[in-house]
Amino acid sequence: MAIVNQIPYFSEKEHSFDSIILYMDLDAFFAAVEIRENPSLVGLPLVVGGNPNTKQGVVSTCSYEAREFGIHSGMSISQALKLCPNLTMVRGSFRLYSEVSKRIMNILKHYSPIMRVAGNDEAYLDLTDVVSDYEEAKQLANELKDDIYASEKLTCSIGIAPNKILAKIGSDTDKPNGLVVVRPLKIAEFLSPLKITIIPGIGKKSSKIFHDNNITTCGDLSIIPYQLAYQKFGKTGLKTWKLVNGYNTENTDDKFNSREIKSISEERTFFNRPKDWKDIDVLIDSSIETIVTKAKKKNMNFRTITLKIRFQDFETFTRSHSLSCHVISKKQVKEVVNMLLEEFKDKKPFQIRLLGVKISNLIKITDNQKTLTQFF
Ligand code: TTP
Ligand code: MG
Repeated sequence: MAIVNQIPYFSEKEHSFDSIILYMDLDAFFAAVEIRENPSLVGLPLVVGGNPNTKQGVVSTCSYEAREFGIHSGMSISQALKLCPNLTMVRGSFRLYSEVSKRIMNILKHYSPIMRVAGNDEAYLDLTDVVSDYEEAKQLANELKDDIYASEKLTCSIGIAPNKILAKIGSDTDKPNGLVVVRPLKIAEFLSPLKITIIPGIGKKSSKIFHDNNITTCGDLSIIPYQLAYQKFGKTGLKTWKLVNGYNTENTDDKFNSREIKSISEERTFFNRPKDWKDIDVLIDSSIETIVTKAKKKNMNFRTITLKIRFQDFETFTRSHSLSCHVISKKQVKEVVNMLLEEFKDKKPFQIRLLGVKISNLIKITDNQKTLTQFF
């Protein structure tokens, strides 16, 4: 069959499991912070998000008690109230969550120099060079859980596995306050009973295609020939097939910190000398548009804004300002840039040769968390 020849065959790397990765995700993050701040909320079905007065908006997250009614993130408040009329609602304070998140990430940093922050309450640690085996990794994970609880009174769920995707799946299968270790030789066995939708990236659309082909669990997919997985479900199907059969689908050489983007910037030199501050304004607006669009595409929020300014005599200055929390807003960049420009307002616009704007102190947000700005 011609299609078989097109299959990108298994590489050596797919058999090697040299890494030990830990994934940590806080339990019911925003809701847990609210409960910690106000213990009278303990044990209540609680949602964070929406407007408690108008009863409009969307659920940002909810307590595990609320989840028992079928309530989940992204659901409309009106729907949540139908499921649980006695629901307690709090509006939430993103600034507080942001501060807590920062402190938690600082705790995590002490456990491995190689870390990737994946969202406001989730991060990966590469433990490969920190521990000698999975048993030690488990001990370290328990210490980390204790550490987080002692400092912030919050619980988290942790997965430990040979790569990121398996560590995340591990954590997702035992929430709240879980700890799951997936050892290399146990991957297929571990995944087999789990629904195929546990795999990040298998959304409603792909799961329907799998279901239409009688594949509900990871085990169902693992027993079909890989040629068939490729034929029916394409490249994603083959990759998923490899995953559920215990192959390594990630590049383990990727020490994830090294690929992390540190900043996004845009520098522009004037072709013709600017006549007035309006010309400066136009150039800055266009740079801001470019960098914020890039940040949005990469799902990055940022906290620090830097202005670079070079004069015709090549004298160059950089000035930075950090906001109190991570944002993704052109307006805020513009306000900060204008503020930083004030210092140079005694110069004549035509003296300016180059202007640059940079955003840094980046944090990756997940697709779901992109909706945050709708809540606060
Ligand atoms: P999650 O980790 O997805 O959810 P969670 O921590 O509330 O619950 P779980 O125990 O299942 O991990 O997201 C972290 C926070 O991000 C969450 O507390 C609120 C926010 N968030 C949104 O604002 N909108 C969303 O759609 C989701 C999924 C999360
Ligand atoms: Mg969470």
